[in-house]
Amino acid sequence: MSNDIEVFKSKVDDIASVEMLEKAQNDCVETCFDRYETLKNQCKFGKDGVCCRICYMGPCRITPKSPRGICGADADTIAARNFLREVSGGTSAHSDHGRHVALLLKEIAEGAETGYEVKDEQAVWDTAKLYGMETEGKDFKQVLSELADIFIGDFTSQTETIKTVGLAPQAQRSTWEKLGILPQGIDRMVVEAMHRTHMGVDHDYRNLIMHAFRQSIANGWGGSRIASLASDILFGTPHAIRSEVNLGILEEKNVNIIVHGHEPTLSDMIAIAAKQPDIIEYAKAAGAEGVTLGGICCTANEVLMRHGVPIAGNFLQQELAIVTGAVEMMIVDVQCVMPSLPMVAEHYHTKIVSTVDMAKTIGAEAFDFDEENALESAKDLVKKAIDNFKNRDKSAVQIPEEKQTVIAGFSVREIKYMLGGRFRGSFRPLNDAIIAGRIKGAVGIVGCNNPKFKTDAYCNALVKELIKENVLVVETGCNAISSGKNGKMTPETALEYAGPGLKEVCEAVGIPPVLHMGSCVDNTRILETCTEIVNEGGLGDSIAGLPAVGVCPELMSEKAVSISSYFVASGVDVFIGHPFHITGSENVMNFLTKETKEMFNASMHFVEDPIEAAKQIIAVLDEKREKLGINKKQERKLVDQKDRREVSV
Ligand code: SF4
Ligand code: MSK
Repeated sequence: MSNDIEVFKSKVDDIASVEMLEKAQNDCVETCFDRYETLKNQCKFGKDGVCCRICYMGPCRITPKSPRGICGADADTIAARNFLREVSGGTSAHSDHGRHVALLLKEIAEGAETGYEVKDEQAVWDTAKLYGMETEGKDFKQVLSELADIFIGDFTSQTETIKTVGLAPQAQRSTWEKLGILPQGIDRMVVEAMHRTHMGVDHDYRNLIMHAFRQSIANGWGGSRIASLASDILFGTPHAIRSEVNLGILEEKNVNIIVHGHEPTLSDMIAIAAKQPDIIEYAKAAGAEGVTLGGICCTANEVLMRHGVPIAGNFLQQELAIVTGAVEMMIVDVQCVMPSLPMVAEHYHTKIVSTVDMAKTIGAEAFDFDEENALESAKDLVKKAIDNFKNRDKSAVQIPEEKQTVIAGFSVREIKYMLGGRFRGSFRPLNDAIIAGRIKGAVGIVGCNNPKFKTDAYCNALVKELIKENVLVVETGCNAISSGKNGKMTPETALEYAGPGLKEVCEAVGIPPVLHMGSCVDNTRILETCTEIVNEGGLGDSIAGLPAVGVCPELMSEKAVSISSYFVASGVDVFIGHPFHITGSENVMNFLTKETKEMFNASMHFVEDPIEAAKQIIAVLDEKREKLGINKKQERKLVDQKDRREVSV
């Protein structure tokens, strides 16, 4: 391991992580950054997507000298099959999350002792209306039960198109119908993908990729959308909330607990438990001043949006949080949890506790969460963390000072309220600002970190360029955390960095130029926002015509592959910081980056330089504005107080 601080600075964009990488080195702790160096010469066949190990005649690797596998499959078939399987992994992860919350809602509707109750009753009525459900004369529990049945039915439907797809604009549904990719049950879509990619079934790369799009629609307009809708009902629809982000949120004198993963079922209860007076007393009796709860990854985003729980860091900070030596317990659920955590924790006193039966890690303690007595069970776990405070080695503690203020909680309902007021919530002011050119368009930046790249750097550089060009940025997942750490999520940021039009809008509404919309499953909130903009009128009747773009700077997870696919299928161009594992097939590359344009009016773009990406993104936004006939240059004049009062947003 190098001891050169400049080397650490070349790996991560925030100073708190640099400090912890240095500490990890001094403490002889291996992190993913070290393992990446060890594994740097990664398999080219895997990277290009032309290694096939689908059957036991193989593995087969495609080269110019051996252009076909033993069965005769060529690079196109192999790359397309691998791509489809990646989309299946991502679709499954997000959708299974949605299923768990939907099943919990059904139990609540049936009066089971779950320890949970519906936090947002209005969301139940609003969602029922969204699905066109008949609610006249029905009581709340009945409506909830029928709604849960719709959600659950979308997983199991065999021949019917899933109902949640009905929430997409008509233009998108017509495109999918014409292309034959309206999805049936989410589970069926995944099973069919596994069948199609089994040895000797679907060999046509176009046919395989079209199923990838169909399945991704079942995710974005199905499983993920259900996850967000059901979570809002159960845990509350987020509203604007102030908090803090980065490792500096940990407190030396407190018991520090971190929740990490994606499913908020337990962490939401931990957030409540950690604030209980008897728990604070318990912590004081143990010699601490209190309890600090922080989050990592998307569980963090969930509890930030609903409870204001501060965020300790994003994906590549999970090991570094433990390296502070100040974390009594890290509570993990599902997805993006590194199996290395117990190995890092061995160097300190941190307990790693896994809480979901289907997600165990060697070296982690399993906690049997009792959902029927959810709060008591969560309190028991918090107490275990407090009991561990006495084992902290004070000499091993080093908490970086860095933390930034962040405003999060921008659900679609909240954006509507902020734009139009509590009683006349509307997207009209945003549409008008886009039409008038004060806002050039909207860009959704989503996804992960990856040690192949300087952590957060792409996102941070891109955001700066975009807001300067009057582009409203909306974010989810680990990139939302990147921008939070980079100080771009406060209304004051707009004054400093945003272009004049965007600044004017942000000032009038009181929002940051970069909106935190939630976890990676909440990318559907971005689609929901696009749908609201279309429904509001004045910007065409299709998401595919909107000046909107998606970006995934540091692709890491299979979920990002599925997300990119459903954005493109929905008519939104997607820029990705490095190519998928498809570069070994020119045809597959061509299909995803060019041919899809004819089908969806959107395609994938692989652009490794953020400044170049910004230029190309602006060009896409301008092109869409041109087609809408709104790309006229607005004459600018100095805005006085009177104008400001009259400004429509
Ligand atoms: Fe090789 Fe074909 Fe088997 Fe793949 S399916 S491992 S290409 S023989
Ligand atoms: S946690 S999927 S690294 S966003 Fe959602 Fe972050 Fe990506 Fe995991």
